[in-house]
Amino acid sequence: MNHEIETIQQHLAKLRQVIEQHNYNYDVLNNPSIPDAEYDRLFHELQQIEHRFPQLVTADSPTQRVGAPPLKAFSQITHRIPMLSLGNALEDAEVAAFDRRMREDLEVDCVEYAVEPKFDGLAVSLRYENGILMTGATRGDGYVGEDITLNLRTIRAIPLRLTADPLPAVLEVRGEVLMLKADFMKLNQQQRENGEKEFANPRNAAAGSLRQLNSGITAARRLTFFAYGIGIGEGSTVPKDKHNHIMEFLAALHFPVAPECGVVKGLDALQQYYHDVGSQRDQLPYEIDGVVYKVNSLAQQEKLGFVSRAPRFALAHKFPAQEAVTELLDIDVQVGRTGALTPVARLKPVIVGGVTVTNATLHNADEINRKNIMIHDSVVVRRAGDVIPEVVSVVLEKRPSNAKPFDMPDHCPVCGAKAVRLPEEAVVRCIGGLFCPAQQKQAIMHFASRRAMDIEGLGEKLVAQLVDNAMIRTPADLYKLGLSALSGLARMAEKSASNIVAAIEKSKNTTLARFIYALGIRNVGETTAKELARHFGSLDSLMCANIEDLQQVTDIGPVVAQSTVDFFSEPHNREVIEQLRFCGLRWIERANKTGESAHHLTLAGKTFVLTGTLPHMTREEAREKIEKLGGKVVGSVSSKTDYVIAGADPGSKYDKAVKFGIKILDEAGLLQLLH
Ligand code: 9MJ
Repeated sequence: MNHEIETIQQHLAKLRQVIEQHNYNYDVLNNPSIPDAEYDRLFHELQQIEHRFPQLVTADSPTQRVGAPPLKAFSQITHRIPMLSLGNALEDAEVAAFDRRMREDLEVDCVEYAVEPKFDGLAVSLRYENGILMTGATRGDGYVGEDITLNLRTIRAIPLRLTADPLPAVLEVRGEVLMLKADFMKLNQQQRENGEKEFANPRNAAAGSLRQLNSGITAARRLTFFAYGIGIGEGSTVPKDKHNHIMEFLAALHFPVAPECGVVKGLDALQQYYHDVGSQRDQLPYEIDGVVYKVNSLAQQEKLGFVSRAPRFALAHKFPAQEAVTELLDIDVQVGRTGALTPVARLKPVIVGGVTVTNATLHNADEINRKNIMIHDSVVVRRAGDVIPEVVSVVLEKRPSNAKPFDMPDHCPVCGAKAVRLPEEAVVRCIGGLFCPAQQKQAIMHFASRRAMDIEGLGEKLVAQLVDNAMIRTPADLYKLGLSALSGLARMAEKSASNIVAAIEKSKNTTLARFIYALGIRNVGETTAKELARHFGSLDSLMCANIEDLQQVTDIGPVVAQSTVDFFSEPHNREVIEQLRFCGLRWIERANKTGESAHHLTLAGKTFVLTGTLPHMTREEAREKIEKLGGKVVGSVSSKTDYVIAGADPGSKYDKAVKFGIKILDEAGLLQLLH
């Protein structure tokens, strides 16, 4: 072989190994070890070399994770060792019966079990030959699945090449492909912004993303993988004794293995595991629908064998159903924080996954029409994790003769303002804005909520009372409430009133991220608020940012950028922010350029130039005021100047500011900034 080509080949192999190690750190360990920009640089280098030497591209190159030309159809793959399903249990008694069967058949007093979460995703089998991922298939009917190799290659948590010495000659890794809850939320937000259909749950999103003939679509979705066992395993290093050793072996080969996996002994420990995992369920990053128990010893597994299509040695202990059927009593219309009118189903109380549900969202009028839902219908209600329950579908066979269609109102049921639907939106909105009491209440509730300003004790009923009695209209009004005003309210004890006053006072000490989130800017959730605070460091820089500046922030696209700019250009919002600052809300700001921390130094990192004569203060007084808040006053205008303060008869500095596009303020503007 040509010497030069050989050198390039070695370089490529090294580069691929380094990139895959970073993929592993990022996707499996959740512990990125280099900045994204450095990763992009390595990836780009690999792409460029492969572009120059296409004959050196290998199937296991990280560049091959971006998808391949679309297929006409999936071909079939036969599973030499079938991918069986699991027997199910819902009741404790069924688990006790399972453990008894195991003890009796194995003739032991106590059985050791491997315990695992039961992922709610799609089962797949990955076949590695001499360490290279050759094929990947869906479970299909358990015997024959579909060849989705190209799609599975795009999932960065799945190794394309194994590193071990010696390598197993053949290794079939079995596990579940899924979409993390956070990625699911992001995907649906994207689908919403692009006017595309949202997915009902992470499982559907994962299925829809994986069964694509165009692997480019799979590559654009964030999927992950968790291993739970092996099919064929040929090689001296493949454990032959216990299931948990197989899992450790897979983790050492860089396959993701759920941290909740473990080994326990006896029935009580199984039940304990079920309850422990169940109580963590809503906090886990992925959806699970139960736990799985497997007899840990492989020799014992073999002895127990199979019944019909399921192993006798394993059991899925499912969490209670998260869906139930009940009657839709009526449909109310709620007005949200942004004026969106949301139809809400009033239901005959029903237990869904252990919780009584009486209300569920119907999303919007289109969804009601699409699902063909009428008042008095029997409907299927779903509760997923900690999100608001939703009406999924209607049981048409049970439709009563008095079923009544629902009409979306054309006026706001709270303030009576017109309700309109913008052409690009699915929702109808009340145009009453912050003059609509419903929107006022929601905005204040959001402002006071735990993850925002965290004002303890300021619940829905109290906010409603305060707004209805015209005691508050905006979040800033909260800080003007005194003890006497509060204790004068009906059903308000002196002690509760003083607790609330203290909670309001306490909330004044906050963080910039919380404050931004509390403002309730449309499309700016907690994570985005944190990103904005981190990026801009101070409220003033955020308020001055334009669409382009905002799009520099991680994960911020045109829609969020636009709603942020719209929010800050609304005079009413600026006024409320000004009042909040005046009332003494404070947080630590980071100087944009110097990185120095400051308390109250709202102008830290900002550079000012003064020119002309100000009407009510000398330039020296203006300088003092700016410097007191951490700002810097310099003599000449450059592209680094943030503000030029111009009085009467300004000099050439004014013209220069216009040329550089620098913000020019008069004395009133400066005073507003100083406040
Ligand atoms: C899931 N779905 O999480 C198995 N599974 O084992 C786990 N499924 C399984 N194990 C043998 N954790 C057949 C299926």
